[in-house]
Amino acid sequence: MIDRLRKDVLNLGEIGRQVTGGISRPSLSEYDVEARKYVLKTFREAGLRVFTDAAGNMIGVRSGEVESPIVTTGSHIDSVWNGGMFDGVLGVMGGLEAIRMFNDDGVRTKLPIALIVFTDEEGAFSSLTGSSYFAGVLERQALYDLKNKYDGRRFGEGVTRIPREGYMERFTRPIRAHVELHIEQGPVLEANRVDIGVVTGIVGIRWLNISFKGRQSHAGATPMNMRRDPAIPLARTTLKIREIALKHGDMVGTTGHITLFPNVANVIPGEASLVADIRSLEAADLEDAVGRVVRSAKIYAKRENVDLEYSIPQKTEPVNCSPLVIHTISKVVEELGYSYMQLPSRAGHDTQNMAKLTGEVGMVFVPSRGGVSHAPEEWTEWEQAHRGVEVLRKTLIRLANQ
Ligand code: HGY
Ligand code: MN
Ligand code: MN
Repeated sequence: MIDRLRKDVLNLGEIGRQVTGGISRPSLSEYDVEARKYVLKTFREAGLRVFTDAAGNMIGVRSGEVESPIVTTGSHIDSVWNGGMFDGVLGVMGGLEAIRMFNDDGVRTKLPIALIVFTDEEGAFSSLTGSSYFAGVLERQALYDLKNKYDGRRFGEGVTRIPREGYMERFTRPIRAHVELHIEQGPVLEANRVDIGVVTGIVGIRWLNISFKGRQSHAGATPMNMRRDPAIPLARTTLKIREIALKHGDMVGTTGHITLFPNVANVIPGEASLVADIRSLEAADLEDAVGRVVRSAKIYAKRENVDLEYSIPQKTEPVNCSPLVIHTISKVVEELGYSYMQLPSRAGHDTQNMAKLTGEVGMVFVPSRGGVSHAPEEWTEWEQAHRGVEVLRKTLIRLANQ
């Protein structure tokens, strides 16, 4: 019901809320621990058998007539800094609401249904961290050695602070299909006045970390022709990222993270670093774009006589959603009488990793007001959110009874 969903989303929205109105709830933070406890309580109340793996992914299993394979759904409860209330949370609490509606209606499914809360979707440590471990593409030691970008602490230390009910190293049940409910986070559904987005594919993402190292010195006394200022090639590179993105069809390129050291007005910085986020549905275009940015950055660095280092801390491949799941979601939406359109996801999602465990993946989108997300203004009307839950509920029953 809409009231239960609203209560859960609003309650979680208070955990980690800042004076700005935004939510800052990175994975393994004290707020994440509080949010996990809230979610675990709702899982137990819904009669789910709860497991927690070495990455802190929480898996709530609703029994079916048989033990395996299972149908999964889920998303994340961690947020970006100063983010919104619906990103990820709608997929978790919406999935829970679908399960509570199964309970209310006495629904039995052939296959079990599991609701998963993935750790660190937003990248406090890596990105899609928990689902990378869940899908077996990130080993435990590498995971535990990851450093938190906010406080530098190791994942292996932080994960000891979260509740770990039903602990198991790895959850390894064969998966029949996976469906994630999520807000669109863009303007397309609202602009087309459509209730539901049936996702056709999810963009690939590259994070490109470039560090320029020059010579820190006095901003006044150092003549312009005697400087080695790393901020100059950094600035030129951010413009190059946008230029390259604009040249590649659907590609987007963002420089959302810049640091200067020592970041003081009367000091020429010694170091200037950026992290670029480049996305496309075409893997080849992503490789081409990253290569072009690095080559240009090297030219800019040489021109200013500064050194350059770079790394690619995130490399997520584009994923196509499966015809079976797309068809199932579309049929359910038609039967419910909602309007819908097919569209790609410009945001990354844990579903990209679940595609490594099953070929049958899909996503259900609901509109984002003004196309805004990753910001305090993120909003979806409760009726819209609940339509997404209805679509998810019926889709899960179809997939779990095939
Ligand atoms: O960055 C993304 O696309 C996702 O919100 N983590
Ligand atoms: Mn997000
Ligand atoms: Mn998300």
